[in-house]
Amino acid sequence: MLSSAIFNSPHVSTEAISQYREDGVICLRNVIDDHYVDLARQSIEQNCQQPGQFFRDHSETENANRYVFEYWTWPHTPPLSDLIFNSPLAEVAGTLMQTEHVHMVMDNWFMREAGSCSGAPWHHDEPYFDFEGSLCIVWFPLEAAPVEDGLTFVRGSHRWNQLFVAPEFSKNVPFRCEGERYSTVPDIDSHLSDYDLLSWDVGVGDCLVFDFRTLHSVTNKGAPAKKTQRRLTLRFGADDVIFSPRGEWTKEASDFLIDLGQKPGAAIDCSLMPLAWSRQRGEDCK
Ligand SMILES: O=C(O)CCC(=O)C(=O)O
Repeated sequence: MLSSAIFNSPHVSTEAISQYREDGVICLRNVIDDHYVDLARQSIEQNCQQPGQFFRDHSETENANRYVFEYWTWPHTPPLSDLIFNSPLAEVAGTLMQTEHVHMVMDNWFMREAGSCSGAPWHHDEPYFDFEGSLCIVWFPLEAAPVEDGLTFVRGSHRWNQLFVAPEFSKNVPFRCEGERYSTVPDIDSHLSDYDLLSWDVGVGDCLVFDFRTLHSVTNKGAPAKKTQRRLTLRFGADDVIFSPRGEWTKEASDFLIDLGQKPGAAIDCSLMPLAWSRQRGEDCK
């Protein structure tokens, strides 16, 4: 039972908060109106024409159809900046995490071209990023994503208190995560019935919101995508987030933040990760 001190918001009911806490993922319907979906489309188009420093191609080399993504594009992509700071998504994240403030930690779009057999393997987001604390990810498709084109989650895996090695997206080769904290991601695909799995038909305007510790993968990875699929993820951080560089495998990103003035071991305080929503002000922040 959630206490009466819980706050909710227009798109997030008390039941949704409870489900998010329990399952580590929730599907919210009709949260993103056409205007913001259009801004997301414009952003990806713009980034594809002028890929930046954090553009990555994770296609298998033998496959001509690409699986590509790029992150931290919002500072040079005005439509995305508009979406992040003016849409209801930061408030959705803040309400689900029950935090007073929400920082925009990272935007990240993905495009899986028709015919591509590449797709995100089972992973949780935590070991890829230099943060401790509460982070949630808002994921939404720019083309309707029926279950097979979407993501599948292991219900409640954010509460396992385990940290898994970050698999490399193209070949499912583990990054060299150092230290005993990291264990191998279980072979979920070979033991599907052992897991409580969650997936949804996600329409345009709907979003999935998940804890950065919840295990998930692209549902039909390995099978060719029937049509090109674009999706945007926004990673939002709560008040308790601390920047904590993980090791060699995240060094490019952590050095980038340190060069921008972010202090290791400190709360988020960096122009690349600004406040996106504040409960007290009851308004989006820029
Ligand atoms: O949508 C995708 O292709 C992968 C998304 C994902 O796994 C993530 O954001 O962590």
